[in-house]
Amino acid sequence: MNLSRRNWFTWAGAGALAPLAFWGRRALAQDHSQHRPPEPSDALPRSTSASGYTPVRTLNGWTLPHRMVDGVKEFHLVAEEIEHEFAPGCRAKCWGYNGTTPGPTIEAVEGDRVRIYVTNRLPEHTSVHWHGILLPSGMDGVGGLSQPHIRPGETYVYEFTLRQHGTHMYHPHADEMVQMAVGMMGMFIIHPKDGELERIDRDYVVLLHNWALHPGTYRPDPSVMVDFDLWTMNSKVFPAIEPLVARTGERVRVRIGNLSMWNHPIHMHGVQFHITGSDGGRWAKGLWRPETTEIVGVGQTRDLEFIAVPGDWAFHCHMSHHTMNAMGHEIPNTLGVDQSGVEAEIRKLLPGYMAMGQGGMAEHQEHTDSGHMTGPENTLPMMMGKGPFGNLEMGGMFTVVKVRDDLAAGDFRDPGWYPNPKGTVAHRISADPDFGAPTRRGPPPGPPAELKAKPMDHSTMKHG
Ligand SMILES: [Cu+2]
Repeated sequence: MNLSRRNWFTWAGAGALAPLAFWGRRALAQDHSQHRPPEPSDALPRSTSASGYTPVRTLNGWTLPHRMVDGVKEFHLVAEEIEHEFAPGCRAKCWGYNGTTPGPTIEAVEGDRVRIYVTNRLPEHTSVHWHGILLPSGMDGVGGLSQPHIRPGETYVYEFTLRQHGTHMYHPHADEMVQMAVGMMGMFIIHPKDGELERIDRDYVVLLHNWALHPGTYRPDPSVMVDFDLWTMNSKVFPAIEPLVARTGERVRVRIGNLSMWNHPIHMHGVQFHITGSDGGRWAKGLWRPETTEIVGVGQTRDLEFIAVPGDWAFHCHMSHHTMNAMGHEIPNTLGVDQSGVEAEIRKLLPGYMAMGQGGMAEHQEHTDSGHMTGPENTLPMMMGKGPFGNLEMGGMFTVVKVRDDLAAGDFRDPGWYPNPKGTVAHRISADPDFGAPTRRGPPPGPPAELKAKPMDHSTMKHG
């Protein structure tokens, strides 16, 4: 956003200019109602499917059903325009498959013969590329190279035998820039035919993406290359992303694909996970390596595995802007700037103007939650999560791994917040800034910054 005079007023009038401006609806409160106290562990049967593998769980998503026809697994994808909700308060016209973005996860077993019908209900031609899958050249789905484009109204059929296992993706290879920018993508999981050497108890699927859904608009802008508004896991932002739920001691795999325009360092708290696979399959154990952050590059997939440890653990992209929702990235930096006089002057012209950002951005959530700060419709506050101890100042690519001792196998319901054992929560022991005698460098400290700053006068703010 360039601050030309015209749009300076447009944004300021919308309550912005405030550094990073994010408006929106009230924060989504996480549901506490399902909270249950821990119960003694007991032995529960493990769930496996009839075909011998643990089916994957696509957070906020679904798996495409198939039917068997003469020994071939048949699937049917429909490319179409859809209405998608990123989180309550923010919807858009997107393109996807079978009613959703991402499209449904395709799940099969190494050795399967698959037949995939693709019907095009879009206003332009398309194709589907099976990203990372070994197949005959003519089934690779690159429009114009490996096949004619699928015109609107037409149905094409792809058929091939799965000769590998691993975490794969599918997406158009026709007008890719537009079609992927508006949501056309999905995951394609192939399980090993001989089963897993080390059994997986919960197998999650997450596809990373970014969207230029400018505040107040209803269609993602495909022309944007770097400055995105929304960063999503399975086309949802926190706190609308489901938690990854597990029982203590279970082996959890998270399969992550990236069809966005950025690389994402995915970080998990609480454990050292192992990187155990990719679209190259589940790697030999000697190649596994322990990490707490793994970059999932554009076009790559990575499998993370860990043994679940009780608690509520953050799971997120470590690019801090990627755990925020819609924001202006080119607004002047007001950190440490006394705006008290400026605010009153500007408000004579623009009654809704609010100067913010002098002491950091955390106050944004207070203003958006309280309704003081409103703005263009159809966008989300920069940060909007709620935790058991207060605002959880995140949006975007963030969710929580929730591990409990007392879950049944295959129970994916949100167990509520973690009941921390007594004496294991960080707590206040002093409210005196001069407490203790910490070793430090530089000149002797003055009063803390927040006590030095003049309080902002928001008293004439319109309450929305
Ligand atoms: Cu990221």
